[in-house]
Amino acid sequence: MRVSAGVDSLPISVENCLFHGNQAGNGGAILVTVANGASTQKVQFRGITVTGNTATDKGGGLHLGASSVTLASSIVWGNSDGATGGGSGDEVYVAPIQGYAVAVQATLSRAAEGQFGDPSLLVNGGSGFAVGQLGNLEANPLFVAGPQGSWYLGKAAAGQCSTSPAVDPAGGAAASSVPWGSRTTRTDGKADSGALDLGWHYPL
Ligand SMILES: [Ca+2]
Repeated sequence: MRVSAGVDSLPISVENCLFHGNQAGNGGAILVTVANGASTQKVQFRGITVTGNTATDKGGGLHLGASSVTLASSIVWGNSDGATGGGSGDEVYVAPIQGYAVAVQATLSRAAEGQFGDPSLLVNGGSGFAVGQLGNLEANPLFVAGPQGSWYLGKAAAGQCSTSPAVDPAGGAAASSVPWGSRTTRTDGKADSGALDLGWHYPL
């Protein structure tokens, strides 16, 4: 998926989507960029799961380069890119362009790999990804297969041994606060409840 817009374009919002098995040069699943001269593009991703994507260069999951990008209530896990070292971004790569801000909130990823710690996140003045802050988590999402696919979340009440940390995240927004909160992350098909589970939700 490539998101590219011109000057003063309307905000773009991508909600409750699953990105899996994609490949690209930059941004295996998602590449956010702007047209020449654009400076005000705002892009928001909420409730997305990005997993099993690859980039031959940078940003196995997402490659972000826009004036304002928010990634929230999402899961970015198990992606890989071809770059190594400080310029790498197996999960997320943020283009080091001054004045661009990336905010990561209530998102689960593999921060231990250092990818969300890309210095460009701070250079850009964004809040970046800080484990324990803004509800961000560094933990295995414990995906399990269910009736409609492979990206349900483990939950003891639904029969799995362990409950995913992406289920009922502490301090999270209510499931009832967003349209996809009435869908499910559970293999038994019960609707989300309480705090909004992170990532993609299947239809009931
Ligand atoms: Ca929930």
